[in-house]
Amino acid sequence: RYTYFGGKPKWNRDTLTYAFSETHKLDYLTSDDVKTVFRRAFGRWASVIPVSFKEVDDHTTANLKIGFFAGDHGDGQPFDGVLGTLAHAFSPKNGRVHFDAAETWVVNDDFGSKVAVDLESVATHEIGHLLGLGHSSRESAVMYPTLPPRTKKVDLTVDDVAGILRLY
Ligand code: TQI
Ligand code: ZN
Ligand code: ZN
Repeated sequence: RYTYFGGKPKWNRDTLTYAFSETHKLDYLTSDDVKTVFRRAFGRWASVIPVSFKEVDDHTTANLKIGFFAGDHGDGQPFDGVLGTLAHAFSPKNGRVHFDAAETWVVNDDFGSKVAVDLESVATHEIGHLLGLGHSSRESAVMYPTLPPRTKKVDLTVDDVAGILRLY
């Protein structure tokens, strides 16, 4: 079953803007690939709640700030290299979401490498956190806290939808 963060923080607006920080460019994905993945991931949540997501250029004023970082990147939650922690998101009203640049992120089910991680699956999960969902106890849910290796899990389940709909 779905959970929320303590105090049930949420966004009180019907359009949320998002932007990418230019901190760390992955040399094996184009920024178009990355943007397409996030557009799809945001679209899944937008299709169930009355909130829309709009990409903007200026990450200083965007509600949601997306970036790739390696190792210690100044927020007290250093990344740990290949696998382990993949990404972290801060709860609503903060809006930052960071992806570990040390992962081998894949965008087209291209699980050629043993350590490949599906970017869209992790993005969909992290957006759930950005919107206010904690972890779910239902194994099939996007908000379940583990993802088997080389798996794509992007479809919201009844549990994810029920959780987000009760919040928005
Ligand atoms: N990162 C954790 C996560 O996003 C960070 C975290 C741990 C967390 N406990 C939390 C965030 C409590 C909010 C609330 O869950 S992770 C997965 C999954 C991670 C894990 O890198 O371990 C996904 C990120 F589900 F696959 F295990 C994304 Cl999809
Ligand atoms: Zn971080
Ligand atoms: Zn999580």
